[in-house]
Amino acid sequence: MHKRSIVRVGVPLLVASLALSACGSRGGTGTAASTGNKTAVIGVTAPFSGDLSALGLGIQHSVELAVKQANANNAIPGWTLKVEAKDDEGKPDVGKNAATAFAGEPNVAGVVGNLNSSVAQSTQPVFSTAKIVQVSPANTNPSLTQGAKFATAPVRTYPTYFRTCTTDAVQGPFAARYLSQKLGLKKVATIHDKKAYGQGLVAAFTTEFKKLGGTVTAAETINPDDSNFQAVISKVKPTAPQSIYYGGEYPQSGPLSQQMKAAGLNVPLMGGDGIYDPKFIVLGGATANGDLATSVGAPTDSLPAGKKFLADYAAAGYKEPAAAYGAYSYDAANAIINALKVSLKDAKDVASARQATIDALGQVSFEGITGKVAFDKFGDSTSRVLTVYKVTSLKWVPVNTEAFK
Ligand code: ABU
Repeated sequence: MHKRSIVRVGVPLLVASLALSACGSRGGTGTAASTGNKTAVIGVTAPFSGDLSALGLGIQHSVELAVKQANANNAIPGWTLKVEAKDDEGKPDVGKNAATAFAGEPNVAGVVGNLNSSVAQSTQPVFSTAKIVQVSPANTNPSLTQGAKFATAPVRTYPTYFRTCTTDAVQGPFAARYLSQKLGLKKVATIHDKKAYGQGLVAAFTTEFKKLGGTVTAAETINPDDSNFQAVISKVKPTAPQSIYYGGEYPQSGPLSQQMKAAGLNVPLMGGDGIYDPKFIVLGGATANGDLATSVGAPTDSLPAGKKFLADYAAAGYKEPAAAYGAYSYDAANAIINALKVSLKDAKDVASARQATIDALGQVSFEGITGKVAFDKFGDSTSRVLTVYKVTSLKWVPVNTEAFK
């Protein structure tokens, strides 16, 4: 809090200012010329600071681009859309505070986020109680949409929650099939970071890899704040795995890759979309070559609409790249905008249209950057396309894109 604010604002404004500051709010970003006299806010919440900020800022700017274009096209006559960004820092408690702050704002029509499945677990109930739609471009843990028994007895968890990416119930098996069927590997060790995403991803991988006749030689975990992985490497190395399958994100998997190779465990590390970022390679160093990741969708620059999105993104001049979830975030924002075209058409205000927005979002169907954008009865994307990337000459290079069946 800046001293100047305390001197200038009255008590109610100061309280509001403090609340926004506590949540890392960056209101008003991504707005364009006003197109109507009523304002609807599209929130975006993801890690904008800390280890995962490269992914989070790509999410934020992609939402800003979608909103800027919608305003320029007068997408919702009589209404101007505005983006408000709140940093969740990749932490469940901070994410919950950000969601609570959004829930207290009557003009918030929908929110894009979160990045981390573990953070979404804490924000889903807040948005649900407030009847605010939430569309994640990146959460892949299946329980978020289908509950803890997603594999055997799926039930929709929150009617306000949707996602444009596919889930780890698809991503884990997709990786298992690649290692088993395309590379012919028989023995893999797994390591995860004990968080919702990493644990779920490894569980889904393990089931499929064993089903395909593979052996999991070791199943180990690390702590989310570890930076020295010698202990886990010394447990895994004697089991002679042909690859390490890792559940977690790049800030830890990069050093894990580097340290396991330095210790003589010179096999590829493979992970999910959480490691698919240039920072993984920076942190993994020269020995990252040969490491593998799956990520959601086809490579953005391989799609005609993706090329246009990336050109528009570049022309808008955002400092940080769209990164792994840019296209999915743009599609998530446009899913909300398409729903608002229906729900705000004759609405007097945003808050009274919230149930109509939930209903309309469940019915959207349009061609987005990533393919057809539509949701099933759980709020999951109907698209199940994934890509395997390999680090080649210290760059992520796509090696296999498929629709999972
Ligand atoms: N989907 C990868 C990273 C985000 C998460 O689901 O936790």
